[in-house]
Amino acid sequence: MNTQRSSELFAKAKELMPGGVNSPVRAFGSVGREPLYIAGSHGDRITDTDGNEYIDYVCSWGPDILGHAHPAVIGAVKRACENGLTFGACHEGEIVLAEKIQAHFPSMELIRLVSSGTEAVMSAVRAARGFTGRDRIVKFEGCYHGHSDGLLVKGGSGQLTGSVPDSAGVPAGSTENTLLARYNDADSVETLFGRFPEDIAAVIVEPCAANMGVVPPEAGFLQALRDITERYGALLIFDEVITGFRLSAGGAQELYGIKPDMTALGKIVGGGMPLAAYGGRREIMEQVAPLGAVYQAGTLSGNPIATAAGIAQITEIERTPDLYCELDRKAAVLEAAAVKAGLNVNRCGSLMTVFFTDKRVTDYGSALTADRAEYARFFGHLLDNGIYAAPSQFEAMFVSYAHSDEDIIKTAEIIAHYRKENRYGS
Ligand code: KE4
Repeated sequence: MNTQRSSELFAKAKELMPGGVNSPVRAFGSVGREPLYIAGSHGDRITDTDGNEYIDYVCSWGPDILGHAHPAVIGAVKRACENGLTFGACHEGEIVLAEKIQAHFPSMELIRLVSSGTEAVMSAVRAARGFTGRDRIVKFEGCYHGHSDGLLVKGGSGQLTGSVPDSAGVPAGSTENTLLARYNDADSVETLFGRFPEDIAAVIVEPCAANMGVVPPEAGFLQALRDITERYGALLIFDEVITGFRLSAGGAQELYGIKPDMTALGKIVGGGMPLAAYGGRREIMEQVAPLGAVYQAGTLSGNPIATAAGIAQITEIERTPDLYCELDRKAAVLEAAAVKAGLNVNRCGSLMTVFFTDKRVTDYGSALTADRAEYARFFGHLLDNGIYAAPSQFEAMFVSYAHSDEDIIKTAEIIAHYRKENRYGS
């Protein structure tokens, strides 16, 4: 496959940006290849600058649940652009989007729109601390909640990919109040509350982890977090930046029937534009300025273009009654092919990861047993056959509504023909 133009662009990019990229995981560092430069996208396909076309399972890390360049979203953005890109003032689109979010996430009684998942989670944690008057938070090893200082502790996603679980440049003071628990181990949370019964403001969790690869919650785990936080007067924050509108129209909290005190949304909610949101119980969110003393602000928060994209995408989701069963059906075909090939797979709806380890992956420790070199070979096998998957063992494959049955079957056949060099896996 000729990727000459991508290679030339990458050489130029490395002169201008750290590692030549604007987000570390895009650098393909852990899969031993140079990144591809994408020139265009439509449906389930992306095309690189050398004209090579791929079936895409990154889907921009989740936002493109309906596929790339959905006409309804593109049309809404084009129409919004005609009136100007940003006002820095109130506009009706903020209300329409907030109403749509609340219709699907009733636990979000008050909502604030922001510009990234990082900003949404960081702000939710600040509001939790402001509301409870407590400083400590609990996060789980391997979960990733964006790159705000206090959460860059044993993080997943690009932190795991690049082996920087605890980032440089973060002063000890920023993380001394961040306590670590083990995913799918409620006792590890109980222990922390036993040590700090009145100091923990919140437990923040990816209700289905997807940043150490996909690690679904074991039965009872989320309910246990709900019970423990209620017992100790702490808040439960669901980071649904990936799972929101992905696992169901009401995210993981609808799928699993657990009501968090606060939720962070991103990716799908913005329709592919820089938009995210946080929100929760009214009395918590009433602490947020200008109502309360928890300050949070943003020049482009809820801007008219991003809200137009989010409204259009959610409207299309609402108009697609078979969306989630179709996503599940398509992803199940890929899972079956991987299992048939003797591969070790975790799947939750349209999120899936093939792990190269013989252990069942239920937490950070078991995820770390995965063989990254083998994953790199698997990635190369897929890419050389026209399948674009996450360039990291510790990410998810995302299936969209635009993935045709033909492309799903083609992908399944390519997965099924992968021959591991190391003979392990279920
Ligand atoms: P952003 O700041 O990247 O919009 O969102 C941060 C974030 C927060 N919470 C969860 C559960 C997330 O998965 C993310 C970001 N996800 C990664 C992919 N695993 C974004 C890709 C990247 O970092 O380039």
